[in-house]
Parts: sequence; structure tokens; C-alpha cells
Amino acid sequence: MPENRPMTLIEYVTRKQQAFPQATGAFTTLVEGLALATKIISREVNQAGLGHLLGLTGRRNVQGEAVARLDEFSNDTLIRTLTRTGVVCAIGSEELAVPIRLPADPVPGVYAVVFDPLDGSSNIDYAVSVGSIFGVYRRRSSRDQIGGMEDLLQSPGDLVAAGYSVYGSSTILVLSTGDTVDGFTLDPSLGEFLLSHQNIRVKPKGKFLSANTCNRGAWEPNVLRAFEAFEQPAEGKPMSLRYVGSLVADAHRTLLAGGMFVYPADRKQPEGKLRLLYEAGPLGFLFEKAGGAATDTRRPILEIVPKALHDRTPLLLGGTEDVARFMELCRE
Ligand code: AFP
Repeated sequence: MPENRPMTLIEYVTRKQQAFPQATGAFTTLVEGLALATKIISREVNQAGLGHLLGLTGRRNVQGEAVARLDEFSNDTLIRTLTRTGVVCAIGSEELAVPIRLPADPVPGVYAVVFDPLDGSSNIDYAVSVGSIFGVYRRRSSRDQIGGMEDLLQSPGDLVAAGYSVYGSSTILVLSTGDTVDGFTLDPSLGEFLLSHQNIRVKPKGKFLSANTCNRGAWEPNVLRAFEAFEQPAEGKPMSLRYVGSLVADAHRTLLAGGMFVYPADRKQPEGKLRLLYEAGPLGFLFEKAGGAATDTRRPILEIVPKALHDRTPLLLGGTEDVARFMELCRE
């Protein structure tokens, strides 16, 4: 019987790279590393309750947040795996105060990678979906030097690729290299990611809203007004609320099912809560490439230039019509 299976992630990336005669194979090697780290993290997340990996380490990260055991495990796994690829010059992680700078010897890495190793850590202990988010930049510093800040502090508009994985009822990895956005589901029996969601497109207008509405009392009045106009429109049906509290899961649902994810600035967090480099940037890139939109409620996420590694931002992700209308309502 002829084999009839979907393409693997690596077959898919290799085929895309063949369109670039100058490609060296470095990007495919990087994706192999990211996929391997994702598989290792997925395995541990699925068995966390059995292997003493639930709960907190007792340490706090650079942002003062309690570090969960699985946060630490995921961070170490991504760092080790990406370092071994030999194609990375610098790594920035939500869990690290300072970046990891990799030497140019024996071969200089050509990519800088930023990631949130395990997003949604407050949900880990309750078997709720969590995930990893990553962004890939081309190296900016000279190749005879050690990689560093210059390679990492780039605008999300300069990403060459971004993606995330969700460890949920299945493990899915979503990736874009700037043209299409595609999803690959892990087949645990093969240990391979197989193409399951080709060319994901965000609906211009959706029916779901995703936000922590308990914060609404602290939102700016114009944002609250816009949100309420969406919740209960003067005409037509009201929206439905879906909020997991793991950005990666909320964004994934919004990407596939439509609607809007809204995490505005508030009185407690006037700069916003979500991290530009590790969360909003890569997800913003994916939404834009899938035909949707991503803003900080004032300007596109892809136009923001980070000043520091751990910069935060308000975030609005969704379909083009919904996001444009929300911003218009904010300005009224
Ligand atoms: P981390 O687990 O990476 O720290 O991220 C958690 C998070 O930033 C994001 O995943 C959620 O969308 C958001 O926090 C939830 O925040 P609230 O608890 O304020 O709703």
C-alpha cells in the first residue's frame, strides 16, 4: 500500500528552503533543534505529575515571578538544544536576566533566538494547556565576535521566523518563516511533527473575546469603552468569552477560531504585562503573517523597537476588522 502520511515539519521546512539557492541548511538545523526541545518539554509536561516536576523551585526570575520547576526545565532544555545546533549566536529568555552569548568559534552562529520557555506557568500544576513561544532574528553583529545584545534587541518586524508550541490535548507546533503560517501536530508514536494545519488564516471578524476581565476596573476608560462595545454590540449577537490565562493557548484559539485577545495596560501595569520580545513580538508576527493584526492598542507590534530585553507591552491580537474597529473605538 502506498504511504499516505502528511509531511513532517522538517520535510516541509527543507522543501521551503529549496526555493532559496543560497540557503546553507542552517535554518533547517535550527528548526530541528527547536522541534527536539519542544518534544522533550512536551514529554515532561505530560508526565509532570509523575516525575516530581510540578510546583515551584523556590527561586524568583528577573521579573520577580516565582519560577516553577517546569519553567526551569524548559529553559535549560531550550538553551542546551539550541546551543548544540551550532547555528545560534545569542539567546534571550524570559527566565534569564542577561542573554547567553555564544562564541564565534568553531563556527559563528547566524541566528539569535528569543523565547518564553514555558508560557502559562500558573496553569502547569492543573493540567491546563501551556506552551513555548520563540522568535528568530538574523545575526546583526560581526561574525568574528561573540553574539550579544545587538542581535537580540531587534524589532519584531525584523523577525525571520517565529512560532510556538502548545502542550494541550495534543502537542502542536505553529511556525512561520514569513510567508505562510502552518501548524504541525506531534504524532507521539512516530515522535514527529506532521503537517496538520496548512496556511492558517485569521478570520477578519470573529465571535470570541479573550481577556482577563477581572482587571477591567483598572483599564484606561477608552479601552474599557471599546471592550464593552465589543462585548455587547448595539446590534447583532454578543461575543463569547474564552480565557485560559496561558497566552499561548489563548492566542492559538484566537488564531484558529477567530476573535480577539486583549491584554491592555492597566493602573498596576501601565506598560502592559506581556513581554515584547518573548511573547507579543513572535505572536504578533504570526498574526500578521496569517492575515490578522497585532497592536499595543495604538501602533502595530511589529513597529515597536525594544529598549531592553524584558520590555513589556499591552497586546491586542485578532482579525483585521475587529482590531481596526477596537482601535477606532479606543480613539473616540
Ligand atoms: P508566564 O507563565 O510566561 O509568566 O506568562 C503568564 C502570562 O504572561 C501569560 O501567559 C498570560 O496570558 C498572562 O500571564 C495571564 O495573566 P493574568 O493572570 O493577569 O490574566
